Amino acid sequence: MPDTHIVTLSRHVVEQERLYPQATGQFTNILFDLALAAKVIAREVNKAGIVDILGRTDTVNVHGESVQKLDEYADLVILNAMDHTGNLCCLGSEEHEEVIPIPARFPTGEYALLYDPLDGSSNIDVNVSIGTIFSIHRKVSSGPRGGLEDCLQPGRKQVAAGYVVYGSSTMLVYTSGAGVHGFTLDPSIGEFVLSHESITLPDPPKPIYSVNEGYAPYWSEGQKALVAELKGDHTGRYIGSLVADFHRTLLRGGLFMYPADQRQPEGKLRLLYEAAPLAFIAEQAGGRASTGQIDIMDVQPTSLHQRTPLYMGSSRLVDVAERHLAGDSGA
Ligand code: P6P
Repeated sequence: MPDTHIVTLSRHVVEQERLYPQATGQFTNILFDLALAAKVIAREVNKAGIVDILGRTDTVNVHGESVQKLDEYADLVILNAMDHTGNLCCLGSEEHEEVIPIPARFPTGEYALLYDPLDGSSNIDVNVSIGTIFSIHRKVSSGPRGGLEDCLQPGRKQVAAGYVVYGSSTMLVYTSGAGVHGFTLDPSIGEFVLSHESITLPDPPKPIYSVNEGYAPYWSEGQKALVAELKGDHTGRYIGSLVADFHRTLLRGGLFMYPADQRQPEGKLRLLYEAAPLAFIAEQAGGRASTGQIDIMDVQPTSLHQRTPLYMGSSRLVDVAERHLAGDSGA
């Protein structure tokens, strides 16, 4: 007999909202809207191999990376789901160089949304899991409509953060500061259903380390010493899709690394809509996330698309990483 005790994302978020008597419901509606956008994106991702939505467009994003059609599509789906609801004061997206204002014809709200619409998109046409990452901050600017000031807040100030992983199943994982909870999309009812309540990193962690070792020649001495210490009693796993690598680390434990190196002295991953939201989740799950020197959550952003080195996962392993990197004078 099918389970009748189904906890949908909607029910879970409303129950979480009741923990905050002063809640206005705007935040709850933002998560509902994100879940809708995720379902629409999942529908296209899951049939990307069939329809002409693969392959590269003739445009490049702010980082000079060719934009896959699905990137653009996912970005527009999120924008169109969120810009008219009156819950947001502005948005920041990997696909837009500047902060995205709420159109003047729409009301604004008390939250800023930062998002990577489709991370790992270079993996789309080889059917590797990809993902959407989001971060939600309260509006702090004084003007009637938000702006860059509302986006450039440290990770410690996040109200909520989460990701959607489009893989063998579509999962939405989020935290609003009361633990980490995972929901699996049940296509037969079109609902995200609670499947992983109160996720915590396993302790002891699985002995897994995750880094692109192709760049080892460009690593700092500290990074080389760190990986040398892990080899032998850790197994290597690297998918090359941040959300997939993070999701495995969250469920199995271990250490995910994207270091700075001589090619990329600031690292490759973005602070505001990749490292910071995942750091919030890692901390809420009992883990850590570091630049190699300080907690990701304590970094004060200075620009919308700034990059950061990233060490994330089981606390003990992030501590080991910081010990090896302490003596580094950069890459
Ligand atoms: P590399 C995907 O392009 C991405 O932005 C992340 O999803 C992933 O973690 C990283 O880049 C992989 O980068 O240099 O190892 O191919």
